[in-house]
Amino acid sequence: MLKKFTTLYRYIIDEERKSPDATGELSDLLADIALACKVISLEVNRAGLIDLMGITGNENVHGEQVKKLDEYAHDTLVRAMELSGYLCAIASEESEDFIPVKEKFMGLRPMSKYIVHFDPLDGSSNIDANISIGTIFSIYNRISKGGPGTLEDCLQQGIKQVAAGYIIYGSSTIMVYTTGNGVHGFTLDPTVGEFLLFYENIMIPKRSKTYSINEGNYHKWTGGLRKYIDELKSIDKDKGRPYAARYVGSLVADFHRNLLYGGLFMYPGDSKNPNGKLRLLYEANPLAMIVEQAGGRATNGSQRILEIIPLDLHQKTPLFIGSEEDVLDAEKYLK
Ligand code: AHM
Ligand code: MG
Repeated sequence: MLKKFTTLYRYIIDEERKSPDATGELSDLLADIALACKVISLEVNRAGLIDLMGITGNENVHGEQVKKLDEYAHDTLVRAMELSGYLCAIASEESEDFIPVKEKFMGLRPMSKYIVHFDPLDGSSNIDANISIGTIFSIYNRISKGGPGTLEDCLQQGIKQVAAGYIIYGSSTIMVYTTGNGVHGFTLDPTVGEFLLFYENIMIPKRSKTYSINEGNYHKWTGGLRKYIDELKSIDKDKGRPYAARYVGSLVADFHRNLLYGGLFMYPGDSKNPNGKLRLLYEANPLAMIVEQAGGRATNGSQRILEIIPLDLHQKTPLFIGSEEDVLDAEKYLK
């Protein structure tokens, strides 16, 4: 359903008000993430101009160090998140250790109860080709009582997420998020600088006609997965086959397309990388929460992503995510 002129902040606040014990803190935190991502969006749009502006190597015209965009996105998010005052710890794909939020920032608010995880710039190898990239985030309640957050706070199962979302910097900048009450999408209107609602309660089709996987790894896969992909490409009109293949190589872009139109995204383990490439905390968990909220499914081939117990901040996991019936089919072949 299209709703004109509903801003992201208005929508989040209205949603939060439906819950009797809401404090408004989650709304503010989401608004801070959206603000940081508007700043990142500007920089991503400018990236293509960098050569024209005479910036070479690692230095700009003023002789200052130019940060790589993924570092820039990480720094922007960390700064915005620390200052929000609602966080006790941050974990980022770009930082080896988690970042406990200093007490001086926590003091800005009476209680800093949240943890945020993010992949600041997913798909960043695509930047130079002007292909869509994005930021993925997820939010948890802290477990520890007071003071800076701990590793235990950061290593929670995905089912404990209170919110998750992503921002895509593409032909337009969009933000999709869930707080466990449906999945909603917003487009950044650059003329007014606001994210405006474009899609309320996104639902992924139960069955799709599209698969997304890096097929160059075919010979490293297990026999079961090879057989499944061969089946998807074989002709079977009753089952709607052959499926179409779509693979951008930017997880957020592949996931978003499949969320809207239906599809199955796979990043399996293989003989070289048994756990695949994608990170449980920064990529798989947030997208799994979103897809489940949209009526889809996410597993590692045999276990629900949201129930995996994380042991390490940068733990990787195979990922099968998207339209429910397609994920179930993939699981059958993987057995
Ligand atoms: P990144 O976080 O370093 O950008 O890596 C993750 C990206 C995903 O966006 C994408 O789905 C995947 O890597 C593509 O990997 P591959 O090139 O192996 O197919
Ligand atoms: Mg990534």
